[in-house]
Amino acid sequence: LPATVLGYPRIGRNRAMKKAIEAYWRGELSAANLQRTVVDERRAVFETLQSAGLTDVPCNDFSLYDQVLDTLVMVGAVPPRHRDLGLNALDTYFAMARGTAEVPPLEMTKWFDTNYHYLVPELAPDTEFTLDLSKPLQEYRQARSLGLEARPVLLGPLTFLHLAKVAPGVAADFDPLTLLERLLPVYEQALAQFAAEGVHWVQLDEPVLVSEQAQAELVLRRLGSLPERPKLLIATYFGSVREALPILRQAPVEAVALDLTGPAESNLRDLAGAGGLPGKRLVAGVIDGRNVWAADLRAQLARLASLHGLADEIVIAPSCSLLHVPLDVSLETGLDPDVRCWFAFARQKLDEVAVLARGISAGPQAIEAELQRNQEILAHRAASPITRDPAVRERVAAVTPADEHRAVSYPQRARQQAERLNLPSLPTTTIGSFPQTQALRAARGRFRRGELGPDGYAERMRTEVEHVIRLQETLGLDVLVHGEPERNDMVQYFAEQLTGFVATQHGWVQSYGTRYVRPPVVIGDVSRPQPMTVEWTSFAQSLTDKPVKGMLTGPVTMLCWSFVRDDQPLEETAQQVALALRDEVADLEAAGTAVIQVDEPALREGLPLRASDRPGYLRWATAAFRLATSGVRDNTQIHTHMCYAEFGEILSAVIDLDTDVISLEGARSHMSIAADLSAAGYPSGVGPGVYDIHSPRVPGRDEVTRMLRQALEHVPAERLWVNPDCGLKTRDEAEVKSSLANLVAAAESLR
Ligand code: THG
Ligand code: ZN
Repeated sequence: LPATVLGYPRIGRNRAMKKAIEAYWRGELSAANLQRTVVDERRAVFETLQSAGLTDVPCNDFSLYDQVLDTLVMVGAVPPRHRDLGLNALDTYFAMARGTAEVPPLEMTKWFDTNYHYLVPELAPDTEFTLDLSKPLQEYRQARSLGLEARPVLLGPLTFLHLAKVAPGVAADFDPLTLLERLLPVYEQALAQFAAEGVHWVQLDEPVLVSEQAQAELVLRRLGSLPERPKLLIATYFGSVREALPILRQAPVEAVALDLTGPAESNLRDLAGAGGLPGKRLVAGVIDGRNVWAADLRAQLARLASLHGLADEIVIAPSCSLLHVPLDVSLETGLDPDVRCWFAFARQKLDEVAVLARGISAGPQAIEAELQRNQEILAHRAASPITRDPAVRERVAAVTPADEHRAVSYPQRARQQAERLNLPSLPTTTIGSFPQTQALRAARGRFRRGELGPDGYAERMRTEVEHVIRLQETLGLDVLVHGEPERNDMVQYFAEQLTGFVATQHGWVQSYGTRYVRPPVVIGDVSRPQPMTVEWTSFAQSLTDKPVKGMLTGPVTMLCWSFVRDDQPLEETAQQVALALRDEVADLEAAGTAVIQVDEPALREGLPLRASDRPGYLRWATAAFRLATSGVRDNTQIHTHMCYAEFGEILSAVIDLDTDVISLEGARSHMSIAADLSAAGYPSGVGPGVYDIHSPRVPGRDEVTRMLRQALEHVPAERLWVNPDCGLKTRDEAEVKSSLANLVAAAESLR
């Protein structure tokens, strides 16, 4: 029976792709040697897929940066500002991804509800499309040279247009979808060229069908009706296709891929209800492509059996590209083997797909040994004391509504906080992190590897904290931070200290371009064995009379940036994390910390794709944040921080957090956030970022003053804070010094 994947991680062995691309950017690797790495790593993936026993393998799922950018190149939609640079194809590609000294890059945004970010195509009424099929053909030919008949993966025209935005300078009401008639011929030519090349199958990814169906019928009919074309697989993923199902059934294409995991399990019932996909292949996404748990093979076999008769042929697959999970759990030699076997990363998911295919074609007895072993692992996980901590469960059960609310409302708290903190008007602060030098990272690395002892390490960190405190005092900031030198990734930092989370050593997942994260995994009930941040915060506070902010990461962000449990609702895990953080907040307060910031940069990211699921999410997400932060005295000030510009859909949730101060992105969106918040009735303190830390540019004093004046049109002076729009860890100290000096000077002049 056929088995396939919709896509595979492209990080390369030992992060070879990331390293080669970054070396090319630094000018340390030639384009030819970069190309050699791509070919080598691409070959390694083809061989892995083949040796795992997949009958069908994808190609063109590799990328030097991003598959949406690759599609943009394929259809010739390079924006004029990048084309006009006159660079060669490769450097034009990276100019779009990263910008140059002269021109900004394409915008980047989240890929559906995953943690992957794609580059947003910019389209205008006069955008013309021309086909460049060189990359897909190159990968296809490489596969063929290895004896593989691979299936090129293209992002489909509907999803491409839906993900695009209006080019700068074009009227905002221009709808990229109106370019469909101009784009379709390019896809038609692509299919014709593939056919001429002898390609058997092409996969068109159309995840947007989960939420949008406009023009879908037309697109599938047009492409399906081409006289000379490869067979077409229309891949959907990330949710239910209830509305698109009639269109997919009728479409003149040979195969449809459906996500059959998690909430998208409803696709199975809907498919049966609709009478299946007669005359077509169903690529059944039964293995979860977005989480790391070993599948229940027996349950999946039963599910696959229930598909019998719903399609002409069943192909077994993960629910989506395996881009969203780490490469190989066997690299995790630091993990307890008893826990490691609970996981399936990309490589292990290939085995799951292959074993299910064997079980279906040859009968369950043919895979009895694998089923037996799988059942033992699942039973072991379910019964493991790691997964359930009765004390944690009792505590969650005992949570009352009073635990989720501050004792008094903002105006009363604000008075008491003003008395305690005695801050000037327009108080200045930063978001938390200060520049992390190479030497600092090296010290953390030496400590991790045991080359630097705990005393030497603590000494090194204390020196850094003291440096950062003195710097802030010299600059004249009002609320100080300790600078977070001891933290790498904030989620990883807290996960390493919380019971119930495990961190990985090699579990890299692409976030964007060459940037990767190692999401921790929630394997059991979460609790906090001991204080996590009190020592550093107290040490920093001991150095100064100004208030030092405590810095924590909120429960929603902890979950959004981790792999979560599949055996209980997210809401329950969020409550557990919230209670652990509540203990930390209480300990910080008891140690004398008057200002505590609990960041929730991912609150908006967690927003479900389907509008009908959003109110439920926002209800438990805001409740978890308040559970973490509401246990404090009235005169303890709670801050939060979020770093994105689009708040539209979560404005009321932001208000529901009931924080005393929120700092936000702002520099790039021209203070419109302050206006939106105030229009929505936001009652408390707000610090719209007046320094865009994503750029090396130092904002001048007058520029900052202008931004603050704009903000003051919407926020009364007694509630306006002055801060950068995000943490400073990626900037260098010289930039930060000048920028913060200008920021303080601007606040002082306005006072
Ligand atoms: N932490 C986690 N997830 C995140 C972010 C985060 N997801 C969304 C957003 N922030 C993604 N942004 C980044 C920014 C930088 C990097 C990764 C994601 C990055 N990664 C280093 C690299 O690939 O070289 C590795 C960092 C490390 O050593 O841990 O720079 O902030 N969890
Ligand atoms: Zn931020």
